[in-house]
Amino acid sequence: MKHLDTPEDRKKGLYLRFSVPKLYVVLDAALIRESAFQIAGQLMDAGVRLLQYRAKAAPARETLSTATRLAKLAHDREATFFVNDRPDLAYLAGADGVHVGQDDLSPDQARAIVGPERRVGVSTHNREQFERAVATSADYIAIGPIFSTTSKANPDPVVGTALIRELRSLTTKPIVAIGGIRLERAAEVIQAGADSVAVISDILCAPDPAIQARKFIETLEAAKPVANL
Ligand code: TZP
Ligand code: MG
Repeated sequence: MKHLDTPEDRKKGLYLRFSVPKLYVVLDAALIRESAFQIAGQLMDAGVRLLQYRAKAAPARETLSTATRLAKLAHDREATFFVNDRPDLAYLAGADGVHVGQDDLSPDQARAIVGPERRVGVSTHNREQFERAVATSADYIAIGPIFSTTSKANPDPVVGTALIRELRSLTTKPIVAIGGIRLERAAEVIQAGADSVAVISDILCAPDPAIQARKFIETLEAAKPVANL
């Protein structure tokens, strides 16, 4: 991924806003039916520009090996690639960024590992966590679960699109909505003020993930935030 802001800019405190694609596909190892590389290639061919690798049960070396290959695949197509949970593996894999949750290293701790040039995203599940994330060096803030999900173990309570509307004005950082977002309800998430929609099951478990991703991209591109909701 080409960054418009250099590490020197970042050291001077000049952070350029991460321009997050409207569709963010999370490749969850538990739901990949065949090969992560094959599905990543098909999704990028369908127009997906932002991918994350999430492997909750895999040993670190295996995650690193898969993430390293996925990062190369993504960079060959000028797509952006994140690793879930582990800033050390994101750095070693040559990924563009890391996504951390509330039980992982904090965004600023992750930043200390991945450096000023790579991106850091953080998951939040309520207003207090969101306000804390705003004050960090995180490049984007995820909110969820927006709807009910079965892809996450012990998910936090569903927050609905209402939480996006409530928090939108607190930051200019991009907001990524996650959790139970199916194609039919993707537009309302953008209308509520999210910049991007992160999806696992409605794409990975679709009969044809590439066709489903294409439908998401078309739907999200057509959706516009609704003012003064
Ligand atoms: N964080 C909050 S909900 C969730 C994560 C990782 C799972 C999202 O998966 P799905 O299948 O799109 O609901
Ligand atoms: Mg995590």
